Amino acid sequence: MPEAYRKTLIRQISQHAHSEVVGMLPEGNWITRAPSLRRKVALLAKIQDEAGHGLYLYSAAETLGISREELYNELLSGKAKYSSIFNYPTLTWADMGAVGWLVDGAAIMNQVALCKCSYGPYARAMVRVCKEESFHQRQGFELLLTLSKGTPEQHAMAQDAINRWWWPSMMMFGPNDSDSPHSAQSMRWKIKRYSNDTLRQKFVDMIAEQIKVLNMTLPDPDLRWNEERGHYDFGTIDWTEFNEVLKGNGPCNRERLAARRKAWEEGAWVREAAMAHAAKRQQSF
Ligand code: FAQ
Repeated sequence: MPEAYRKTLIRQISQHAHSEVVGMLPEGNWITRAPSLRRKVALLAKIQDEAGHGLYLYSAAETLGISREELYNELLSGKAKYSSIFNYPTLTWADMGAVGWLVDGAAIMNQVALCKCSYGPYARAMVRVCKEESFHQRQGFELLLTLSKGTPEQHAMAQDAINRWWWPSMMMFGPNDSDSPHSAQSMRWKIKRYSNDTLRQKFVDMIAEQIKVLNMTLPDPDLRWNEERGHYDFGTIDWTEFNEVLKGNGPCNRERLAARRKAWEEGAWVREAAMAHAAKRQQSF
């Protein structure tokens, strides 16, 4: 395996794994405040799925000759990246719908292509991840649909969540192709099968239709169908905001890393107990 190919895969798969793990935090914020038992069960199951996705992805990265500990240290030290989207706060219950519909929606758009990428362990992990993510997206949409048919206050709360999550979701696909340093090589290696802009456009075309069913709007005055292109046109993304979030200056960057570090420290006894149990079992064989 060419060294540069290996390194690129470790970079992308580990960032992806970290995103799944940090991605549990914004939704974890609402478990104790879910408005019904049905909603609480669904939210718990979704968050548990994200933990599982992190585990498949760390395992896929380990096949490339890096240890889980090294990967995790890079996250906790702040060296490794994770998706920009998880540095935004979840302010109301409607955010659970917007995260499911928009964030999982953007994640699937990117990940379906990865199911056929050139590295088997990554591609195979993605097959199951995509099945679960598509379920997540539907639960988010169903949650928003319920709010959209509720009281005027509930409708307004859902619209506000969509307004806040729309542009950060668009940024999940990464910089424009002209500013994406890794895209050309990753596409030659068939790690990436579609460019950042191609996937972003597919996402806009999908969401611009689905929002009509919700009887809501996207916060983009430039959004309109372009007959000639056969796609929706959309406004300019605020790349200054994106770059600030990547530099660690998003609304929740510090809070997210502090939460992961705390979990790591407080979980030390579990790791020690698991190691002691494994050693004891080995002795008895
Ligand atoms: N956030 O040259 P490119 C989820 C970085 S999973 C942060 O275009 P590349 C599930 C990029 O790493 C969401 N950094 O890079 C869920 C690079 O930095 P580096 C995660 C970003 O790799 C839902 C630099 O910018 N999904 O949501 C971002 O070819 C709900 C230059 O960019 C994946 O990771 C960003 N948004 O393309 C969980 C999918 N965009 O490494 C819980 C796999 C770019 O040089 C709740 N990853 N950067 O320091 C990919 O497909 C690719 O890595 C891209 C970026 C498309 C993200």
